Amino acid sequence: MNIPSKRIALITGATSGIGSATAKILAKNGYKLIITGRRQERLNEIKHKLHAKYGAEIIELCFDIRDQQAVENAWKSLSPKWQKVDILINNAGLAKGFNPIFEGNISDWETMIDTNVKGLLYMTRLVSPIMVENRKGHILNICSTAGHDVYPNGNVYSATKFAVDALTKSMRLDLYKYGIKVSQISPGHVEETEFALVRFEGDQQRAKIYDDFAPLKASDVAATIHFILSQPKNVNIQDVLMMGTQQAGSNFIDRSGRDDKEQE
Ligand code: NDP
Ligand code: 8X3
Repeated sequence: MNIPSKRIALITGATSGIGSATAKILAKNGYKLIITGRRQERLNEIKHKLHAKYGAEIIELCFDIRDQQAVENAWKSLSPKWQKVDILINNAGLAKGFNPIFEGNISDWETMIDTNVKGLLYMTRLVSPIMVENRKGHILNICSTAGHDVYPNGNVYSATKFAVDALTKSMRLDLYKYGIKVSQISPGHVEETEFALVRFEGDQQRAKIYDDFAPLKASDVAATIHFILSQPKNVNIQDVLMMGTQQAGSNFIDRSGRDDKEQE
């Protein structure tokens, strides 16, 4: 397997969870990184930690991905050298609320659509022309099992992830003739993230959704992302649907207790 090094990867939503775990594994494996998110302090912290530990070259860009002008300004602040992004990981995203459709909060719906769909598009529109010009590149979208199947109260979040799935497939059709890979990863529940806390507005009790089963960890997803990016030129892994062993689908979770002790 080719172990790439010194390629530039831009990771959106790198301040926590899957994005942060991905920044770590890519830094460890010699990638140059552009990390983004809204929390400047977190970005600084991650940048300095990964530089100290792995010697990684990292640029941080702090912006709200829902704000098209802010995304564009952040992109324009990069030097031409750093704009030659080899890998775009469209990861920034969130779920807000958990209500049936007739009780949904319109502002939550807009936040999810603006972040998960429009933000992904703003970023892709800026990065993909450089990839087309260079006749190479790799775009990896973070979808979800919710982008393949629905569950009660998941309505608008699922709709945004179905949109991500459609965009992954259509981006690939638009880009493959330019030597650009488009991949997607669709995880089920993932812990070591702020996903549940964000969905439930910081309510620590409601966010305890992983106490009775063992979901994926952010590092499991990051390792899979690294695997996808490590394939030789002729191989594109188009989609990886992955779940914890105790999860069989969006609506099928064995909540009889965590079963994640490694066997002796
Ligand atoms: P986290 O909440 O831990 O991470 C979300 C990241 O997105 C943060 O870095 C956050 O940064 C960033 N983000 C959110 N909103 C914005 C915004 N408006 N502008 C810029 N950045 C933003 O959750 P996960 O790691 O779990 O989520 C990452 C992706 O994985 C999402 O797309 C999510 O839908 C998907 N996913 C998650 C699963 C799970 O169970 N955890 C399962 C399947 C998919 P900041 O707050 O600093 O802006
Ligand atoms: C996150 C997984 O099942 O909470 O995308 O929607 S789920």
